[in-house]
Amino acid sequence: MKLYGAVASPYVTRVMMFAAIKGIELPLEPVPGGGSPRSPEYMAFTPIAKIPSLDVDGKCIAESEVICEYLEDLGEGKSGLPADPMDRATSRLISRIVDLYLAPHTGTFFQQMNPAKRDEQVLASTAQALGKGFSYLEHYMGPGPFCVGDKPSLGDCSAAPYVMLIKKVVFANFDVLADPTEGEGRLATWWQAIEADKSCSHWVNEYSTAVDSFMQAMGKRITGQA
Ligand SMILES: N[C@@H](CCC(=O)N[C@@H](CS)C(=O)NCC(=O)O)C(=O)O
Repeated sequence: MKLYGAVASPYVTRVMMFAAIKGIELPLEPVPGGGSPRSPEYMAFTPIAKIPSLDVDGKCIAESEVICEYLEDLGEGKSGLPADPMDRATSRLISRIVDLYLAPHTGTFFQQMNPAKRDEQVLASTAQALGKGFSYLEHYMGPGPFCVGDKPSLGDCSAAPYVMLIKKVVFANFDVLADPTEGEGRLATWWQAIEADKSCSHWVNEYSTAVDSFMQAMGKRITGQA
Protein backbone atom coordinates (compact mmCIF):
# COMPACT_ATOMS: atom_id res chain seq x y z
CA MET A 1 0.00 0.00 0.00
CA LYS A 2 1.35 3.45 -0.94
CA LEU A 3 0.01 6.97 -1.32
CA TYR A 4 0.61 8.87 -4.53
CA GLY A 5 1.01 12.62 -4.30
CA ALA A 6 3.17 15.39 -2.89
CA VAL A 7 3.07 17.17 0.43
CA ALA A 8 2.29 20.49 -1.31
CA SER A 9 -1.34 19.33 -1.37
CA PRO A 10 -3.53 19.88 1.73
CA TYR A 11 -5.39 16.68 0.79
CA VAL A 12 -2.21 14.61 0.67
CA THR A 13 -1.16 16.15 4.00
CA ARG A 14 -4.59 15.22 5.43
CA VAL A 15 -3.98 11.54 4.70
CA MET A 16 -0.35 11.57 5.88
CA MET A 17 -1.39 13.28 9.13
CA PHE A 18 -4.22 10.78 9.58
CA ALA A 19 -1.78 7.86 9.13
CA ALA A 20 0.57 9.57 11.62
CA ILE A 21 -2.08 9.99 14.35
CA LYS A 22 -2.99 6.33 13.85
CA GLY A 23 0.69 5.42 14.10
CA ILE A 24 0.73 3.51 10.81
CA GLU A 25 3.42 3.60 8.12
CA LEU A 26 2.29 5.04 4.81
CA PRO A 27 4.88 5.49 2.06
CA LEU A 28 4.36 8.65 0.00
CA GLU A 29 5.47 8.45 -3.64
CA PRO A 30 5.31 10.84 -6.60
CA VAL A 31 2.51 10.03 -9.04
CA PRO A 32 3.56 7.51 -11.70
CA GLY A 33 4.38 8.85 -15.14
CA GLY A 34 6.68 11.72 -14.16
CA GLY A 35 4.86 13.40 -11.26
CA SER A 36 1.99 15.07 -13.12
CA PRO A 37 -1.57 13.99 -12.19
CA ARG A 38 -2.41 14.48 -15.89
CA SER A 39 0.11 11.89 -17.13
CA PRO A 40 -1.56 9.11 -19.17
CA GLU A 41 -0.09 6.55 -16.78
CA TYR A 42 -1.65 8.20 -13.72
CA MET A 43 -4.95 8.89 -15.48
CA ALA A 44 -5.20 5.20 -16.35
CA PHE A 45 -4.87 4.52 -12.61
CA THR A 46 -7.30 7.27 -11.60
CA PRO A 47 -9.18 9.25 -14.25
CA ILE A 48 -10.09 11.79 -11.55
CA ALA A 49 -6.44 12.85 -12.05
CA LYS A 50 -5.99 14.40 -8.62
CA ILE A 51 -3.76 13.72 -5.66
CA PRO A 52 -3.81 11.87 -3.36
CA SER A 53 -4.70 8.37 -4.46
CA LEU A 54 -4.00 5.19 -2.58
CA ASP A 55 -2.49 2.20 -4.37
CA VAL A 56 -3.62 -1.02 -2.73
CA ASP A 57 -2.01 -3.87 -4.66
CA GLY A 58 -2.59 -1.99 -7.92
CA LYS A 59 -6.17 -1.01 -7.10
CA CYS A 60 -6.98 2.69 -6.65
CA ILE A 61 -8.79 4.44 -3.83
CA ALA A 62 -9.28 8.12 -4.68
CA GLU A 63 -10.42 11.09 -2.55
CA SER A 64 -8.56 11.94 0.65
CA GLU A 65 -11.51 11.46 3.00
CA VAL A 66 -12.36 8.06 1.51
CA ILE A 67 -8.70 7.04 1.81
CA CYS A 68 -8.72 8.03 5.51
CA GLU A 69 -11.90 6.02 6.09
CA TYR A 70 -10.28 3.04 4.33
CA LEU A 71 -7.21 3.29 6.58
CA GLU A 72 -9.56 3.39 9.57
CA ASP A 73 -11.51 0.36 8.29
CA LEU A 74 -8.29 -1.66 8.08
CA GLY A 75 -8.38 -1.67 11.88
CA GLU A 76 -4.62 -1.17 12.23
CA GLY A 77 -2.96 1.21 14.67
CA LYS A 78 -4.82 3.62 16.92
CA SER A 79 -8.27 4.83 15.99
CA GLY A 80 -8.37 7.99 13.91
CA LEU A 81 -11.99 8.60 14.89
CA PRO A 82 -13.51 9.01 18.35
CA ALA A 83 -15.37 6.05 19.89
CA ASP A 84 -18.74 7.70 20.47
CA PRO A 85 -21.04 7.79 17.37
CA MET A 86 -21.97 11.46 17.89
CA ASP A 87 -18.31 12.39 18.26
CA ARG A 88 -17.41 10.36 15.14
CA ALA A 89 -20.10 12.23 13.20
CA THR A 90 -18.76 15.56 14.49
CA SER A 91 -15.22 14.72 13.42
CA ARG A 92 -16.48 13.74 9.95
CA LEU A 93 -18.62 16.88 9.80
CA ILE A 94 -15.60 19.08 10.53
CA SER A 95 -13.83 17.39 7.61
CA ARG A 96 -16.87 17.97 5.39
CA ILE A 97 -17.10 21.64 6.42
CA VAL A 98 -13.48 22.11 5.33
CA ASP A 99 -14.22 20.63 1.89
CA LEU A 100 -17.56 22.36 1.34
CA TYR A 101 -17.25 25.72 3.08
CA LEU A 102 -13.55 26.62 3.27
CA ALA A 103 -11.82 24.96 0.32
CA PRO A 104 -13.98 26.39 -2.51
CA HIS A 105 -13.02 29.98 -1.60
CA THR A 106 -9.24 29.66 -1.53
CA GLY A 107 -8.86 29.65 -5.32
CA THR A 108 -10.54 33.06 -5.55
CA PHE A 109 -7.93 34.56 -3.22
CA PHE A 110 -5.20 33.13 -5.46
CA GLN A 111 -6.87 34.84 -8.42
CA GLN A 112 -7.02 38.16 -6.51
CA MET A 113 -3.36 38.04 -5.46
CA ASN A 114 -2.19 40.66 -7.94
CA PRO A 115 -3.21 44.10 -6.53
CA ALA A 116 -3.27 45.55 -10.06
CA LYS A 117 -5.98 43.10 -11.14
CA ARG A 118 -7.91 42.89 -7.88
CA ASP A 119 -11.73 43.07 -7.75
CA GLU A 120 -12.59 44.47 -4.30
CA GLN A 121 -16.22 43.33 -4.52
CA VAL A 122 -15.29 39.74 -5.30
CA LEU A 123 -12.73 39.89 -2.52
CA ALA A 124 -15.28 41.17 0.04
CA SER A 125 -17.94 38.57 -0.81
CA THR A 126 -15.40 35.73 -0.80
CA ALA A 127 -14.02 36.89 2.56
CA GLN A 128 -17.57 36.88 3.93
CA ALA A 129 -18.14 33.33 2.66
CA LEU A 130 -14.84 32.18 4.14
CA GLY A 131 -15.73 33.80 7.46
CA LYS A 132 -18.98 31.80 7.43
CA GLY A 133 -16.99 28.60 6.86
CA PHE A 134 -14.86 29.38 9.92
CA SER A 135 -17.98 30.10 11.98
CA TYR A 136 -19.36 26.65 11.01
CA LEU A 137 -16.11 25.04 12.18
CA GLU A 138 -16.28 26.92 15.45
CA HIS A 139 -19.96 26.07 15.96
CA TYR A 140 -19.53 22.33 15.52
CA MET A 141 -16.22 21.84 17.33
CA GLY A 142 -16.63 20.19 20.72
CA PRO A 143 -15.07 21.51 23.94
CA GLY A 144 -11.71 20.23 22.74
CA PRO A 145 -8.95 21.07 22.73
CA PHE A 146 -8.99 19.15 19.42
CA CYS A 147 -12.02 19.19 17.11
CA VAL A 148 -13.51 16.47 19.27
CA GLY A 149 -12.03 15.74 22.67
CA ASP A 150 -8.42 15.46 23.74
CA LYS A 151 -7.07 13.44 20.79
CA PRO A 152 -6.64 14.45 17.17
CA SER A 153 -9.01 12.74 14.72
CA LEU A 154 -10.10 12.95 11.08
CA GLY A 155 -11.57 16.46 11.45
CA ASP A 156 -8.28 17.81 12.74
CA CYS A 157 -6.35 16.17 9.89
CA SER A 158 -8.65 17.80 7.34
CA ALA A 159 -8.83 21.22 8.98
CA ALA A 160 -5.21 21.79 10.05
CA PRO A 161 -3.52 21.75 6.60
CA TYR A 162 -6.32 23.79 5.09
CA VAL A 163 -6.17 26.41 7.83
CA MET A 164 -2.41 26.61 7.29
CA LEU A 165 -3.06 27.22 3.58
CA ILE A 166 -5.59 29.96 4.40
CA LYS A 167 -3.09 31.57 6.79
CA LYS A 168 -0.48 31.72 4.01
CA VAL A 169 -2.78 32.72 1.17
CA VAL A 170 -5.46 34.86 2.81
CA PHE A 171 -4.36 36.22 6.20
CA ALA A 172 -0.79 36.94 5.06
CA ASN A 173 -1.83 38.78 1.89
CA PHE A 174 -5.25 40.36 2.41
CA ASP A 175 -6.65 42.56 5.16
CA VAL A 176 -10.21 41.31 4.75
CA LEU A 177 -10.71 38.89 7.62
CA ALA A 178 -9.16 38.42 11.07
CA ASP A 179 -7.37 35.11 11.63
CA PRO A 180 -9.70 33.24 14.04
CA THR A 181 -6.86 30.93 15.16
CA GLU A 182 -5.20 33.90 16.86
CA GLY A 183 -6.44 35.30 20.16
CA GLU A 184 -8.68 33.59 22.69
CA GLY A 185 -11.51 31.90 20.75
CA ARG A 186 -12.26 28.20 20.27
CA LEU A 187 -10.35 28.09 16.98
CA ALA A 188 -7.33 29.56 18.76
CA THR A 189 -7.31 26.85 21.45
CA TRP A 190 -7.78 24.27 18.69
CA TRP A 191 -4.80 25.63 16.73
CA GLN A 192 -2.66 25.59 19.90
CA ALA A 193 -3.56 21.90 20.36
CA ILE A 194 -2.56 21.15 16.74
CA GLU A 195 0.77 22.93 17.20
CA ALA A 196 1.47 21.08 20.45
CA ASP A 197 0.77 17.63 19.01
CA LYS A 198 3.87 16.04 17.43
CA SER A 199 2.10 14.10 14.65
CA CYS A 200 -0.08 17.04 13.64
CA SER A 201 2.60 19.72 13.86
CA HIS A 202 5.10 17.61 11.91
CA TRP A 203 2.76 17.43 8.90
CA VAL A 204 1.48 21.00 9.26
CA ASN A 205 5.11 22.18 9.20
CA GLU A 206 5.99 20.00 6.18
CA TYR A 207 2.98 21.40 4.39
CA SER A 208 3.80 24.96 5.44
CA THR A 209 7.28 24.67 3.90
CA ALA A 210 5.80 23.31 0.66
CA VAL A 211 3.26 26.16 0.49
CA ASP A 212 6.05 28.72 1.07
CA SER A 213 7.93 27.39 -1.98
CA PHE A 214 4.77 27.48 -4.05
CA MET A 215 3.91 31.03 -2.94
CA GLN A 216 7.44 32.19 -3.71
CA ALA A 217 7.22 30.79 -7.22
CA MET A 218 3.80 32.35 -7.63
CA GLY A 219 5.03 35.74 -6.38
CA LYS A 220 7.78 35.66 -8.97
CA ARG A 221 5.21 34.95 -11.68
CA ILE A 222 3.02 37.89 -10.54
CA THR A 223 5.97 40.32 -10.46
CA GLY A 224 7.29 38.95 -13.77
CA GLN A 225 10.57 37.68 -12.32
CA ALA A 226 9.99 34.13 -13.56
N1 LIG B 1 -11.51 16.14 -3.26
C1 LIG B 1 -10.15 15.75 -3.53
C2 LIG B 1 -9.35 16.99 -3.86
C3 LIG B 1 -7.96 16.64 -4.35
C4 LIG B 1 -7.32 17.81 -5.10
O1 LIG B 1 -7.98 18.79 -5.46
N2 LIG B 1 -6.02 17.69 -5.33
C5 LIG B 1 -5.34 18.69 -6.12
C6 LIG B 1 -4.03 19.10 -5.44
S1 LIG B 1 -4.34 20.01 -3.96
C7 LIG B 1 -4.94 18.09 -7.46
O2 LIG B 1 -4.57 16.95 -7.55
N3 LIG B 1 -4.99 18.89 -8.52
C8 LIG B 1 -4.52 18.45 -9.79
C9 LIG B 1 -5.24 19.07 -10.90
O3 LIG B 1 -6.28 19.70 -10.63
O4 LIG B 1 -4.78 18.91 -12.02
C10 LIG B 1 -9.58 15.00 -2.33
O5 LIG B 1 -10.09 15.19 -1.22
O6 LIG B 1 -8.68 14.16 -2.50
